[in-house]
Amino acid sequence: MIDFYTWITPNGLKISIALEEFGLPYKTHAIDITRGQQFSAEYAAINPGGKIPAIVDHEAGLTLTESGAILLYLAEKTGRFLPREGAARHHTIEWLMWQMGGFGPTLGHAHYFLTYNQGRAPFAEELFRKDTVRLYQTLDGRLEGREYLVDDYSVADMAVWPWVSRFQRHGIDLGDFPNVCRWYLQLAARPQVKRGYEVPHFTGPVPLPPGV
Ligand SMILES: N[C@@H](CCC(=O)N[C@@H](CS)C(=O)NCC(=O)O)C(=O)O
Repeated sequence: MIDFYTWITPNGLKISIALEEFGLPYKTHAIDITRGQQFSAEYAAINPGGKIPAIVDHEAGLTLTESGAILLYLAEKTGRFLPREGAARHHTIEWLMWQMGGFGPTLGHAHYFLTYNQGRAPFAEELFRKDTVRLYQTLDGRLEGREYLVDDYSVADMAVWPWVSRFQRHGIDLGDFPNVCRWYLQLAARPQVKRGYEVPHFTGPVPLPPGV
């Protein structure tokens, strides 16, 4: 059994979607970061950094934080959604790192300036709007003629998808990125993705672009 500590944010959704995809049994613990629960003494024992997500895999005696590390761990534990060797393995890790180091942090900042603090820092708004568009261009280019980010559906797709699901918050019209849109809708139709999207609780259906 895996204890899973999470909230309704993209970094948490990556892991709930992955746990559903891997079909691993888990127990969810909601850590409401809007009420400061990430700073409780109980949670600090699991992640002293006070961030979600985190897992405790009792079978392995392992406590793990950082969504990218958790995705790699689950893939290696199960032998699924991460090629074992060769170029496809390296490219899967490459796109996972692209999400961890660039796509996620940039979109997170875009949400902060464009949605939650609009008008307060025009320079930052401009910077993150531009960077967001550039990252979507990169993603759209990668998905040109490809079903998934690498050959088969992988932890890289699971890492990127929840951030795209916040497209409204970072001011992106998915219609401008047809390959991203096609890939996004294809994954959104997966029952595992739909179930993972409702963890730790239902916040509404998966957002769809206008006219879909
Ligand atoms: N690099 C970390 C980032 C985790 C992260 O930023 N989590 C956010 C929610 S998406 C959080 O816990 N924020 C609470 C806080 O910063 O106090 C990961 O990928 O797991």
